[in-house]
Amino acid sequence: MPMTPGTEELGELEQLAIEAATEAGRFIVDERPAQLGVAETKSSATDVVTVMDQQAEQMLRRRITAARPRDAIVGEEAAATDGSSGITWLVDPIDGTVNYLYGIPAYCVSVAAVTGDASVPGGWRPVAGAVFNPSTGEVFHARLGGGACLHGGRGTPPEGLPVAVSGVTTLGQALTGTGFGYLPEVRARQGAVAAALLPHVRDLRRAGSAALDLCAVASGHLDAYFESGLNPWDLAAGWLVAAEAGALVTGLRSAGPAAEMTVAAGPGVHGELVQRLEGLIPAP
Ligand code: LIP
Repeated sequence: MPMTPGTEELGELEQLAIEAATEAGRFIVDERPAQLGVAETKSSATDVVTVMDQQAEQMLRRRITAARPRDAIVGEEAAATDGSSGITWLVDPIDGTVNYLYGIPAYCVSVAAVTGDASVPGGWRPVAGAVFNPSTGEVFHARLGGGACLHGGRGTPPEGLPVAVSGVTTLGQALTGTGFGYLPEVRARQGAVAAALLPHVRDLRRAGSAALDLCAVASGHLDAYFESGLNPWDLAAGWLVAAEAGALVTGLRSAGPAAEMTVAAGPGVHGELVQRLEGLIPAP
């Protein structure tokens, strides 16, 4: 198991994640061009990238490299850079890119420091991270063993607030978030699972950003969340924030959270949700 940084270094990693995510988040709002277009598409015609995704990731990389030149960086929009420190940064410059493109205020910048091999599913874990929502000014952040905290946003005191998952204990009362991929055949399968689950939860919400959904579970604004197809940079920071807020964050069939499935919920409903999903999704 990779070495876990000491308490002081964990605090430094968390602070750098907060500063980098906040700087990039303010940039994508303040410098958004009047006529924002699609710079390119990736897995499908609806999987879009804007110049702001690209420029924000360059900003994140500059900030992190200046502070910690020996760390590796893996991001959504540019090639990975190697490191020698044992810390890899997983960065998503705009999580919720389609919302950003359409002007829907549900997107964020997600920055996480992880140990292990980020290219191997199940081979890494987040140790510090931050998710900044520029539409609300909220930054959710955490470090391993340090709890999860909210700074910024309406009504939040300057010293910040600890966040904790909801106490819901029955799935039928759980407001549950989910999301869908960009490939039609994948969306068809995901939609069938969501439809089958819908009668068994309070309701579903599809906000369009995995990192914000995971922070919503952390702060009780969602009781549960599940999604397949997440990339490590979508998942990393929100995973740690949710886990440090008391959520169980797993996959299915005793796996860890990964592209196959990520399930995050308080202990009162996590098991029931996993059981329902395992009944709807056959083992690979
Ligand atoms: C998004 C995820 C979201 C998913 C969207 C999209 P992106 O990431 O955060 O959970 O449902 O389809 O993949 O592409 O905006 O970085």
